[in-house]
Amino acid sequence: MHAATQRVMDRVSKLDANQPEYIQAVTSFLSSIDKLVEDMPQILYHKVLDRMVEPERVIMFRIPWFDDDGMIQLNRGFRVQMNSALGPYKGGLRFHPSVNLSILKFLAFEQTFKNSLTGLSLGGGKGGSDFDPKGKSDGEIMRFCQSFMLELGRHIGEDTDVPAGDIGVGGREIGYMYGQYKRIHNKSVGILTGKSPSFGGSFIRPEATGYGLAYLSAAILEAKGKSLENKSCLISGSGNVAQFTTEKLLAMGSKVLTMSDSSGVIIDPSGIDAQKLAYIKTLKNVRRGRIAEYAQKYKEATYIPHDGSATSNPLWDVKADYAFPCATQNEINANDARNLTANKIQLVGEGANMPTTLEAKDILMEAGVLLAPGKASNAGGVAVSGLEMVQNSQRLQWTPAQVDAQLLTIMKNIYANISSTAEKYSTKNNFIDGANIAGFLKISEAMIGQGYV
Ligand code: NDP
Ligand code: 2IT
Repeated sequence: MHAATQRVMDRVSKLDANQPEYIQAVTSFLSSIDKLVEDMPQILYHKVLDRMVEPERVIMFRIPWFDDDGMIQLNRGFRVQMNSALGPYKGGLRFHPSVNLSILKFLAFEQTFKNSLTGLSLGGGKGGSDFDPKGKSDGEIMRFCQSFMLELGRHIGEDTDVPAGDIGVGGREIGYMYGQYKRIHNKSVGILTGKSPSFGGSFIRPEATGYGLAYLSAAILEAKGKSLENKSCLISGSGNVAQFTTEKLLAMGSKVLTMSDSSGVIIDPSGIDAQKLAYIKTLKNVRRGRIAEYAQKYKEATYIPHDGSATSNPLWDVKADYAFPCATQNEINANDARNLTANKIQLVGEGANMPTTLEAKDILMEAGVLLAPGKASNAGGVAVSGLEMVQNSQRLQWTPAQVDAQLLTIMKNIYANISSTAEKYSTKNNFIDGANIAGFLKISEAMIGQGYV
């Protein structure tokens, strides 16, 4: 590493020593950007990298709420406002017991470059809480969301910071938080995206991350003379991103062999078809049950318990053409990467944020696997969030077909951008470098143009 890049890395490693996910995200980013600094002295002169790795602002607060037994419960809330060089902070809210500052800083950091790649005017941020929605009643979820928004509401705004969903936050939670914001501030404005289309949400926003992942993967494959048609695919997760990735892959003629949740994995050699996917949607979104039930209903499927503690995930050891991690960070480790390459996987399209460890990435890249990094391949969700902001400003609602067509165009543009940037500054097909560098260049220019802020 160039000495100046190393100095930035050392500073983060020292100051944020207890933030492993953040250090991981910064390490991956800086190893791409290192290829630029020799020829772009202005990056070093303006201390762009030093400023970029320091969030503009971090807000932390307590969230008291009453459970159904009338007992007071307490959680911790966060909003990381990472970078506003390109526009209002934008990024999801995650409700999961694992949430801490390291995880939210890594997510806000990734989000900043992802949002740059969309071509829209969006800064980067992320927030959430260590609240665990599992097993909570509707009333408990509502009271928690209302208490969360009571504080978060002071720090966001349609031109300041516009959160959305992420793990544990879907349409239901966004609706409760939106209602509470409107009640407190007496304003009907687009301060959240992912709303229901009945009160200002964009059509296709729920579908957008998964559809976008399929569109970007199709673009990568097309350039290699390949396609998704008649190909077998591994998908992890069974939440928002996994469901709509499956839906679009089926529409494009793929066969989906696997899905999972935080308790285990289902492997269905006969394929998860549209009818089975509809069952999964009801199971996970309405009944909020466990994926294990799938194997009780569909006897041709096998269920393997896997809570992440084993040294490898059986899902990544199923033979297939393409793999789409759509659950959470670091879900593909070095052992999983070795299993994937031994089974001759050709493409890994990241639906989740940072699902692949640094070591696993190296193994996949060395084996020549086409790796579509999350900040490019899952950008469809935030892209349609950006389009929801535009519709809210116009106080208009576009048709599903209009939004889907724009999503497709944005994902094709992202592919063109990351592939040409990889060829120019790194090596052909290194989409990790392509995405980091392309996302960075736009933000860097904006930061230099706006002076030292
Ligand atoms: P959901 O909450 O809808 O679904 C998450 C899925 O991942 C569930 O199946 C869940 O299992 C599983 N999961 C969550 N945490 C873990 C864990 N620690 N170990 C194993 N499995 C886990 O979230 P999304 O689908 O929205 O998000 C999935 C990924 O996609 C995340 O990385 C998110 O940051 C990323 N992403 C999401 C976007 C969006 O628009 N929603 C946009 C871009 C990226 P269980 O049901 O047991 O909880
Ligand atoms: O990781 C992500 O891009 C998201 N969770 C979606 C962010 C958004 O603002 O739509």
